[in-house]
Amino acid sequence: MSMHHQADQTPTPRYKPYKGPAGGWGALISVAQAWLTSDNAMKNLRMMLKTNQNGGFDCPGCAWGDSPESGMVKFCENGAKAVNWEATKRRVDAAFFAKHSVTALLEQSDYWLEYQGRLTEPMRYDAETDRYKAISWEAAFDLVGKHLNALPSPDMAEFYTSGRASNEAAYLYQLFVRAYGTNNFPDCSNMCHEASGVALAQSVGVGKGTVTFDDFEHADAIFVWGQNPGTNHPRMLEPLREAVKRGAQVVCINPLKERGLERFQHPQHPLEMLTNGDKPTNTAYFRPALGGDMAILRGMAKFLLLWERQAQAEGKEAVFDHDFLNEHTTNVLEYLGQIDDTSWDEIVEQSGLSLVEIEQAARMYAKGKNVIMCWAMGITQHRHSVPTIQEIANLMLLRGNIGRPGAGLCPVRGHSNVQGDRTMGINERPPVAFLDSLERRFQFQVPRHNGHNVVEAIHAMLEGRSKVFIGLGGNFAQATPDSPRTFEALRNCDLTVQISTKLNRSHLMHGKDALILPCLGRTDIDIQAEGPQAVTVEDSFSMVHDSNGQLQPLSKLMKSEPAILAGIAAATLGSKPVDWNWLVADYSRIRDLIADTIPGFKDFNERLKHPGGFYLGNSAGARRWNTPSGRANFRPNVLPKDLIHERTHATGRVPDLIMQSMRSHDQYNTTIYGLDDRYRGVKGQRDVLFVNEADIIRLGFKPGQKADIVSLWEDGRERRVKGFTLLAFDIPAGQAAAYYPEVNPLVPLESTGDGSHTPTSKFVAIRLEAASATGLIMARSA
Ligand SMILES: Nc1nc2c(c(=O)[nH]1)N[C@H]1C(S)=C(S)[C@@H](COP(=O)(O)OP(=O)(O)OC[C@H]3O[C@@H](n4cnc5c(=O)[nH]c(N)nc54)[C@H](O)[C@@H]3O)O[C@H]1N2
Ligand SMILES: Nc1nc2c(c(=O)[nH]1)N[C@H]1C(S)=C(S)[C@@H](COP(=O)(O)OP(=O)(O)OC[C@H]3O[C@@H](n4cnc5c(=O)[nH]c(N)nc54)[C@H](O)[C@@H]3O)O[C@H]1N2
Ligand SMILES: [Mo]
Repeated sequence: MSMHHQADQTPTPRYKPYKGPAGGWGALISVAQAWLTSDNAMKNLRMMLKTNQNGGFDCPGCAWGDSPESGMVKFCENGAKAVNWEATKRRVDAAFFAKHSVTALLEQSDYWLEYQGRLTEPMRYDAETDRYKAISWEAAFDLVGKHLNALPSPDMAEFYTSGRASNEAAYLYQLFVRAYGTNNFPDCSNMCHEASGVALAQSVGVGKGTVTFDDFEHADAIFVWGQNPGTNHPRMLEPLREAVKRGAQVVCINPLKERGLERFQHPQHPLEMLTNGDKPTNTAYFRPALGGDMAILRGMAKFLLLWERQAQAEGKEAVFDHDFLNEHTTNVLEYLGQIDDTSWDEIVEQSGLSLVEIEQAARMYAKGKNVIMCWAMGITQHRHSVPTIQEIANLMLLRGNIGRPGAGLCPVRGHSNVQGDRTMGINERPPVAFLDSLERRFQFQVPRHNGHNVVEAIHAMLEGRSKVFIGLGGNFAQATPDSPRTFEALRNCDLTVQISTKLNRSHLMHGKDALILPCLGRTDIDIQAEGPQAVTVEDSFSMVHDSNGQLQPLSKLMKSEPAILAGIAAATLGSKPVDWNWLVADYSRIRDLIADTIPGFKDFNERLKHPGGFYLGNSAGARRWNTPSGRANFRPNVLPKDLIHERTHATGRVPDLIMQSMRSHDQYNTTIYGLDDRYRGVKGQRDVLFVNEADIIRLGFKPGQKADIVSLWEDGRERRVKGFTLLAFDIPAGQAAAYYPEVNPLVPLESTGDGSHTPTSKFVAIRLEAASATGLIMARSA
């Protein structure tokens, strides 16, 4: 962020449009750079070839699934960056911490912090010297046990999970935390696909996607809503391109013309690269207003209804799938009534598209016999995300596009095992059946009341209702909204514990007592008492498979996540309800417990032997509806009256722009690999605001000028980031975009999705002000 930029990071912004396709030479150059800077070049070349192969490790990048065909090279540019970033030789050890006080480290950028290397030994904060000092694992575990056992209530501790944790780690974690007595499981998923889970569970009875990899080969139309796969799920570009090649429609709905969605060159097809040929990845591109997707979907449904009535009047072939509607759904009449009640004017106004464009999208949808709809953060991080996703489901149900080959719902997950973590019970609102089965198997009384999600955890820490924070991976301080308040929340704690691979700001925003516990990553060989161990993960298509680390760990003082969790559990609970250390000696013992308690995992260890793993199944994908009615539910939601929040209006000020926060091509969430964003043509800086040139001028600025950004929310707090460069960009009027996490101080903690509690990171009402002097605002004021 601006406040931490050091002289070593290029100060002059350079911006020129990127002319090449996505993937291709640019990607190869970028991978080569990642190799060269990893300090482990030769080893990593071998590693790349093991990515996502049977017997290899699961890519720690995204949660996109793999083609079942073996032997294909299954990594991408950004997967390569993720692997290299983890497999560095640089180390952050006791000597490093002796050199740098925490106060000094706070002045460094997020990029600098992670770049220093892997955490290699357990450390404890020492207030006297303001430094982290080495501590033994035993002492560290005891300290955690002591703090946890001293709390007046187990509900005063927060147990965060980031989505890289393996199934084994996640299962052990939830078992320990529930045996300790709370459901406080704030999870990265609360900021990510929470709305998808909530919405789909109500609509179709299961909170996961209904498609598998093969379905992409049989779809006639694929819609991609609010997603940037060229950067965030590069392996998805291949099936999209194949679809276009065989004449299927690929329809993109995104306010930004994302390069990966326009053109794509496969970096592993040498001929194509030599001729610089590239294939389009889409057949239509629509650029909506931020948050306008629900209106588009409703508009498409309204066209379908119109055509259905015409077809009926003229005795032509029906547009709706009546057999499916009769046999499998409920509430369709209420829904059709709701469509009639939504006016065309409302639809056009809110969508940001013209009626002609919405009609075109509707035609492409109606033309497809088998349609897949994919979506990601552009859909899930809004106030009305749950109704928007239910509108996707409604539209798909009308033509029976769920539960048949080549068709279905595809929320494209983020972190490589975020879906698996949920399956394993990382859930602050756990299903009753799951709790019952834990209780039956382990014979202890599980906590039945709901725990805290991310936003609730921050409030609890701010108000002193929670005093211990444990993070299983991730970077809570930077990933969450309203950064200065989150910093304060963490600093309010008696103890913060971060189980991590790399140094980040969450280690510096610590409680009175604080631990850094260094863990092995996906790429590291994991050896326990009974020998080398594999872990398992679940991808976006509900495929479960194993992952085997390939590299010798940098230090003997690193432990695996399961081993660390077992150590904490034993120090807190003794050997109740299980012998933790016996369990982690051989992870197949953990998998046996998973098989006993979680549906779909029967004979887990046996089925893992199947190359490529096994499919967990999806009830909706098989047209079984786990809803109270036993049918798929049409959800007749009303379009929001106004996308702008009442508490923004209450400031009495009109927003200059609505801003979304997004990822650059050179980052993995809060991990910044570099300061470029190749496909968007940005070089050497991240404190930029993408704005339409006409808007820049309308607001009294010049392109390239710096401005402060303030967000509008009525609660008496000032939310401001300073000195952002205004980039004239091809973006719809009235919109702005900036990088996460730099603009997280602007996202109000209270601005969350209805029913999902997800911070509205894609819809922030902002004003621009003349730039004030930049300084170390965030670090100092927090
Ligand atoms: N290399 C890399 N890979 C990653 C990640 C990473 O940071 N780096 N992160 C991982 C994680 S955890 C996740 S969740 C995924 C994230 O994957 P994405 O969801 O692709 O991530 P974002 O960058 O947030 O992109 C949001 C996209 O939605 C568009 N958008 C924003 N608002 C709206 C809207 O209102 N409507 C529509 N239709 N579009 C909108 C933006 O223009 C942008 O193209 O990627 C995963 N994979
Ligand atoms: N404004 C805004 N905010 C957002 C978003 C947005 O689009 N806009 N996106 C949201 C989304 S989708 C998500 S998922 C969250 C992400 O939130 P998090 O998951 O909390 O954040 P990450 O940046 O992925 O975490 C990076 C850290 O994880 C640790 N780590 C890496 N690998 C491992 C491992 O194998 N084991 C362990 N124990 N630790 C590891 C490293 O120390 C690294 O510094 O952010 C959310 N925040
Ligand atoms: Mo995510």
